[in-house]
Amino acid sequence: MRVVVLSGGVGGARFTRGLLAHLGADAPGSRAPAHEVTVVANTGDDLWLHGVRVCPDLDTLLYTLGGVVHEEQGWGRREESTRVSTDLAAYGVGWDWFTLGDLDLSTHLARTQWLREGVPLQGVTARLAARWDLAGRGVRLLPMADEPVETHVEVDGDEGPRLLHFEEWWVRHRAALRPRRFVQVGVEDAVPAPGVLEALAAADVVLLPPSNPVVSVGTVLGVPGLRDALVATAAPVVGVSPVVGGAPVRGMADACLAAIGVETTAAAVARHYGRRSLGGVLDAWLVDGRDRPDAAALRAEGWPVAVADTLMVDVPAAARVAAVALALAPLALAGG
Ligand code: FO1
Repeated sequence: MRVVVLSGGVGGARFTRGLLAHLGADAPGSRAPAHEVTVVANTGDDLWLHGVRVCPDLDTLLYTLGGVVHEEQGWGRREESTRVSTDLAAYGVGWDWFTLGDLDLSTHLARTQWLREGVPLQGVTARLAARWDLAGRGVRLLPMADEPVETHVEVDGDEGPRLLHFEEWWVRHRAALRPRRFVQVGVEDAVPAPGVLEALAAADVVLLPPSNPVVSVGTVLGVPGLRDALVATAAPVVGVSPVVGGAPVRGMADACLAAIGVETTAAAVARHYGRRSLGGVLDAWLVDGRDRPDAAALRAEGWPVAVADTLMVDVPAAARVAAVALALAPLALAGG
């Protein structure tokens, strides 16, 4: 089965890890994975820092699927140290509130070297992924685009509105500064990275994991041509609610949703994505057991909806979420 996942950072990475575990369980021991999973990652969080290119969502997927992520954080490497970043702070350079670990720096240095040699981001990502044999785990990691796209957040400043890089808003200010709008700098010059459109056209299922619908999945869908390819695919498109019990499972998606006038509920996020048969991008929606009223409301509107425990507390739990999402796929088009 060919599955495409449009992913942000931590939620998308944990979901994809669960998906691979579920699919791998289907084909135990087989050398050639019976399934092809393509993850299309948001690159809007990317930034230049200390002269190196940092790609947070690509790296969270790389480390999580490669088995080396710092599990509690959900980002960065496990068994990490911070000698370099501590010493950099002593020089007073960079962002001392945004820690680049020593091993993480290795990734950024390799990526920066290859980018400077003219290797496009997709090729760089393939080289980084090869180190942890992501292909052998049945997954291909693609950036949404090779061209740089950076999410900036417009907030109220003393002398009027000002733009912050997303990471400064997200990490330094913990999304506490009211976002007036989000701007994807460079998106108008971006095109879907090689392989993205083909993967969407050839997919048997497309999954929208519980990533941030505004600044992660939303940014991916904003790459010119990508949303159209999603709407045009014959594959069912199934999403998993990133909101459970009226709050984001992780992160601060509620601050992002409020900025675009979307209520932080499982039903509101589904309606925000919209049903594909009515001009949106989704065919079916998976909500958590805490949100049965949302499921009932959506069903009353004609949505195919499934209800399950969607908290991905560990890999088996994430595998179960992925299994329920895949099981919803055949019903998705029927209900469309
Ligand atoms: N998140 C934090 O809350 N604090 C950090 O110091 C931090 C550093 C960091 C370095 C590299 C990287 O790839 C990610 C990092 N993140 C950090 C996480 C990052 O903010 C998130 O991964 C995404 O941007 C949101 O999904």
